[in-house]
Amino acid sequence: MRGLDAEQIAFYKDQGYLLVEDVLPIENLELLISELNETVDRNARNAQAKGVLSELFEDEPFERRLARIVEAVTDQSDTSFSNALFEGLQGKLKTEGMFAVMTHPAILDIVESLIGPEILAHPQFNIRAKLPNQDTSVVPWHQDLGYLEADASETFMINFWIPLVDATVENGCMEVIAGSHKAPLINHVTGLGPGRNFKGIVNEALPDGEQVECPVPLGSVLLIQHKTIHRSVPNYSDHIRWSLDLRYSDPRMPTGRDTVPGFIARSKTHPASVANNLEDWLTLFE
Ligand SMILES: O=C(O)CCC(=O)C(=O)O
Repeated sequence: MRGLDAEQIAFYKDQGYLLVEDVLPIENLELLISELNETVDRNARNAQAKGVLSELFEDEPFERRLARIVEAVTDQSDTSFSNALFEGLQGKLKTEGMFAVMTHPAILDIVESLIGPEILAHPQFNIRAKLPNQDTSVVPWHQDLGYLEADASETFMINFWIPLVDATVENGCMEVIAGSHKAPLINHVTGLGPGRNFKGIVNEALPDGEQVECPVPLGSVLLIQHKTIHRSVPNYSDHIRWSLDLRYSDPRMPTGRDTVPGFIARSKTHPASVANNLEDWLTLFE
């Protein structure tokens, strides 16, 4: 097991965030990226069949194609057309590629080095396609606990933010307030962010602390905790900032999402409870 070293663990516990470089070889993200490419293609063909898209942009790379397609949809007044382009490309995607990333040994080794070998892949996770100059994907200051039930307050959660392209200040990387995980849960109000579509913390309620922009190269990960105050900055680039945010905790602790199952990703005491493949995961929802 590689996991984190003592210095990294001390920094993460003290500052509430940590950049860990070279965790995921790009080959281990390829299955997920190819699934996303297939979905982008399928959604584009559906839009073309409905007569709202004249060009499929097949030569555009992963980091640009969806943005070109969204710009080219002719009936922008009917949001159902543009919403359909994002179907299967955001939120809680349950596919072989997602399962492979969520159970990647390098990720679970990091988690194990922080909470031991009983590991739940938390039910709250997302895939995000953050398009250039798109207000609704700019996430205001918040704590992840502000989106969970309060019973998870004392659960030590390890939150991974994983880019699928190099994440930079220009394309909308994350920003954290160092040490803010030591603050209590701060009141979250609705209607924040430039799209007014997120819950978050108003500026006046932010604690002191250095605001640190966190570019993350492809293959690296950013760790935060569920009380770490963070946001994502606007994407001013010409391409999509694709990313995942995943969470892990001890299965014996409340998740704050108790009506939705997570899956056991690693267990020394109950190895038979581990979800070994996508089917095992999906079975939990039947
Ligand atoms: O990816 C983003 O833009 C925001 C992610 C986030 O806020 C989170 O993971 O909690």
